[in-house]
Amino acid sequence: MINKSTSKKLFAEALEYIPGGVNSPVRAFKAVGGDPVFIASAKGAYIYDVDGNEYIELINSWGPMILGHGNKLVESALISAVKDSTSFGAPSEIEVKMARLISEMVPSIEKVRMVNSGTEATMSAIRLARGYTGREKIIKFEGCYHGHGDSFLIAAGSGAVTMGTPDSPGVTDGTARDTLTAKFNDLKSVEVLVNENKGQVAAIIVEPVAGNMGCIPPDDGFLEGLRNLCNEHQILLIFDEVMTGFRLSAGGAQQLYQVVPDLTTLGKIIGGGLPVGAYGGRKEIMDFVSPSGPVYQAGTLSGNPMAMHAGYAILSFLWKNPSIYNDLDAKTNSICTGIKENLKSHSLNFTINRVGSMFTLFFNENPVRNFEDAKKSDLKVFGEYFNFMLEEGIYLAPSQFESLFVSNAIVQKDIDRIIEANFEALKKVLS
Ligand code: KE4
Repeated sequence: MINKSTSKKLFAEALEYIPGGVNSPVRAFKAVGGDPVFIASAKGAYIYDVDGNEYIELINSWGPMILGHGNKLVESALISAVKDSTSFGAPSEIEVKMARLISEMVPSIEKVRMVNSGTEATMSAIRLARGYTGREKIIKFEGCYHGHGDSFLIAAGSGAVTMGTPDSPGVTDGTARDTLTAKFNDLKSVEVLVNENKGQVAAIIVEPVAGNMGCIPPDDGFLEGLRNLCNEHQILLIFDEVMTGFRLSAGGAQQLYQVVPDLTTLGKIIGGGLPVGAYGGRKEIMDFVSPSGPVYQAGTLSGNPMAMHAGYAILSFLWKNPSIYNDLDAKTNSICTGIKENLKSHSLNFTINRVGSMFTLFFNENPVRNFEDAKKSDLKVFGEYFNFMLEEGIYLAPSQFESLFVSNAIVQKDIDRIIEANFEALKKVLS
């Protein structure tokens, strides 16, 4: 058993002052059992807890650390920027450079507004869609997560066309009424909602590759189908690329699948590890945002120079070095190939879904194409597997319903270690 005594002490104290002892629920290890490890530092592909245990990182801060932890470009950008003060609350040159770079990298973005989280980005994008179209309803997909904005914390209504119901106390029925929920990879379920709510749907928001029910790729034609449906009914298509943006290619999932949304939301990698979100799209839509247009949205620390310098350092490196994505794809493929061989030698045929450097091993012997499928995974066995892997020094997402993220700092010996640990952990869960 690894020593977790300092983590335990810190967690007990954290519970005194922070709800659930964490600043974001998934970190509490509730889905996998045991207490969370507290992190002291991280470097490259490694993360170290407060008890000195070393782990190979496969969360990477839920996506941002695509080049690994302690990236020199980000560090030097921050060290030089911090001397000019940390925030102005006024326009600065780095914000212009960042906006121009994002519009060069992301095919559908002509103008972009910086915010401070993915949640702010998606909240703002649907307000803009409603303001621009004059319509009130949005369609999202069961199992897709777009942050904790009220309009997104909605459970699917019972029938295909019933309104959503609040998925958290504090979300009003009034809010839920305007969020309709369809099934990922099921175009028919979207058509039914659109036809039942003709002229009322402002936007369809989707994770082009789902990462919040585990990694689930779009079926061939699914994204194109959404694009065509939106064209036919004058609905705005929003790609929530908070996770996939700059992760799956320099232009995100929309470049990979060659489907152009009307609005894109971004987060995670865009901040190089600092709090940043963004939303962007065609000029004619984005000019509806205050102060150029009537849709209000604001933020004290939006475009914060520190966050912009960190994000700009990462994005410009990715933009200039697109071969990174081939490396990430090859490394992640190698991990998944090793895991598949382990599954075979344990006569298991669990499902692995992968797109680029995002992947999930589902404890589920059937294909996983939507949230219903994902929920059939064996969560108890996943919890045991998670803890065995932690003991083996591999740091996985503490939930079956999360994607893993590989960083380019990982090298062959780490890949070999992950595969070895996976073999041992599968053996233990089977015994
Ligand atoms: P934030 O508000 O957490 O920056 O972003 C919300 C968000 C929006 N859209 C997508 C597609 C996302 O994946 C997220 C946040 N992702 C989770 C990971 N599943 C963040 C981890 C957490 O909640 O602590």
